[in-house]
Amino acid sequence: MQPDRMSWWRNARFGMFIHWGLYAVPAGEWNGKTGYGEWIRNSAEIPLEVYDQFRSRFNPVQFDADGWVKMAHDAGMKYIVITSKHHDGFCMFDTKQTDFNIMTTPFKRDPMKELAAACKKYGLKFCFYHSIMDWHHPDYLPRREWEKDRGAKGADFDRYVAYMKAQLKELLTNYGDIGVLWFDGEWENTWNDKYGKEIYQYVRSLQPDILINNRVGAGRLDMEGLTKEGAFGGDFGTPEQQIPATGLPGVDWETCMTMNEHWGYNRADKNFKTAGEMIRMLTDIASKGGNYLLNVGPDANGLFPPESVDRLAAIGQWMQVNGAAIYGTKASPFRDLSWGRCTQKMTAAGSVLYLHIFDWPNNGQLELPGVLNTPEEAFLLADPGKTKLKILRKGDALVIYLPLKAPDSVNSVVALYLHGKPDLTDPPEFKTDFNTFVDSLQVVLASERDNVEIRYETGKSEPLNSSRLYLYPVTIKATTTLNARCFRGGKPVSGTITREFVKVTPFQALSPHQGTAFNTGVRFEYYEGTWDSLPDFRTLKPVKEGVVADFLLTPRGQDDLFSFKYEGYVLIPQSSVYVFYTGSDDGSRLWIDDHQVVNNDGLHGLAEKSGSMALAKGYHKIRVAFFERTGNENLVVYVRSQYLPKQKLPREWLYH
Ligand code: FHN
Repeated sequence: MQPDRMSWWRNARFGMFIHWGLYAVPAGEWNGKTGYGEWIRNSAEIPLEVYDQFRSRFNPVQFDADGWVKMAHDAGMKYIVITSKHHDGFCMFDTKQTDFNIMTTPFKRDPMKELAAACKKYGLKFCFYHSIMDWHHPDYLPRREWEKDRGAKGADFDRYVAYMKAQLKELLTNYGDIGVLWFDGEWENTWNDKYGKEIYQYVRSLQPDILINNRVGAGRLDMEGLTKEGAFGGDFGTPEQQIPATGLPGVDWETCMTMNEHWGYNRADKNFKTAGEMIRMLTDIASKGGNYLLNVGPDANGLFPPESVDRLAAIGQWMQVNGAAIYGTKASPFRDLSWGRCTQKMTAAGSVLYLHIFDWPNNGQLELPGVLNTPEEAFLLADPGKTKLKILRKGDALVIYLPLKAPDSVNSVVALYLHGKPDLTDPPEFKTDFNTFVDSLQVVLASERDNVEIRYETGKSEPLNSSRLYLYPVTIKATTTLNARCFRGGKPVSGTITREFVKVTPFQALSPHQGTAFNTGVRFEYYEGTWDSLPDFRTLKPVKEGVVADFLLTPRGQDDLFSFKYEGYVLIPQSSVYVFYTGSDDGSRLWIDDHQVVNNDGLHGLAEKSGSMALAKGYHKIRVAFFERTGNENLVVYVRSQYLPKQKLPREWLYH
């Protein structure tokens, strides 16, 4: 069977990000300020003709592709993602589409060609980062807000997309197999999911097995890296500079992160993470089922910063000993471990748990809670002789007896082989994510464990083997506390999970006659101005007002510096508890019957907030406020209930 095209990437777990371009010439400094990075042209408002002069000074004669790739390889990294073009539009590869590229610098070599060859030699996947946003190409829109003298007359965005496709064809036909196309800079209002899907399909048509991240579309939810509901999400999520607290279950994801505080080279930035911190981040990410894309920003001579070189070497030493506990592993079966993390693999005989010990037990006894499996053996990965460690059972826990001194002060790994897949004493889970209801509620219980029965009680009673057996959802019609537990062979094999489900009184609807005169759609008032949060509309005079089918931004008169207030009625189809969401860039709020249900206010990229309210069937007042400062703008209102999956608030529900 054709292996899943994601499998190499899932097994890799660890890759190198490289941000390298003209911005390495100023090295983060401009007009005496030293805090810039790869955004320097925009952040320091450097005019195009001044920035282009860096080209004549870019001659990285110490660039050594073999050396770079060997450092990544020896660090234990399995793929390299390098900037073919960042937002400044400068192309780090031999392109025929523009002369704004590395071949027109004194360097006159194609580093991408050399890196592709070196990756082949060392067995790493070669991948490109490619920016959609382009501050140099005449057809890219929008212009930078401060570029007053760089008019956009004649600019044709579709012609820019054609330029992008021509360059993607060069990247995907001139450099061999490419592992990932890592898009970025997709957040401006000229880009959309339509373009995203077109580019995704085009790239896959050139290299069918290539992976493409979720920044090819226009639905990325800010730096958390997930994709908003219904938007085009590519092949994996891209949390940036952060590790999702519980991972992104059911989603492939990769955290990208700098070693210091800049992606591009910044000479003054010496605030590097320690190798130990990054080893623990790699471990934490792998224990949550994600990949770690760790960045290096080479300088204008073609050298990695010495701090990066040192850290890569130290990480590589740890990976030499413990790589098996990272590569090809899956997320921890444990919800939380006080002393460290866990990764796991299936084996022919069962499974192996890699116990990553950050805090070595003073008494040398490592307690692993709630594991019912029969242990096969355990040993330290740092022990070449794989001396078997003593394992004793202590109730539901396994206790592994360790040497008094940890082999590694950052993360010492014990491999624990088990018969069968991990059988943990996890209680069943409530799969119903509503705790309140109006009329009745179907409560769903489930357990992923093999060969267990779920039994439950209400009130304060602890489930016993004689308690009610869970066979189908439990219907409750009054406030109820449910307690559930797993049993096997008549004996409890988990703790008890308890949850209270509360019957609530809904907000009453408008009396029936009040709804008969309603027409479809909501009223809107459109304002223009500059805000950092939602304005007090009572103090403003609308530029325009009218009726729209739903919370549309189309009646706006400009793409930036505007706000809307929408008012009307929502016809609630059934008495229930409803969750309302706003997904917006920038801020938004939502009220029902003048009660604020959602507060998603503030200056931010695309972000989603929600709130709930019990509503009786019928008409209820609804008000939504939104503002946009600059950049992308987006407003979507979603709704869900225990009877309805999350969906865009139907237009048919809206009246005025
Ligand atoms: O604006 C870019 C930034 O320069 C850098 O490339 C990061 C890396 O993922 N991505 C964007 C910020 O989200």
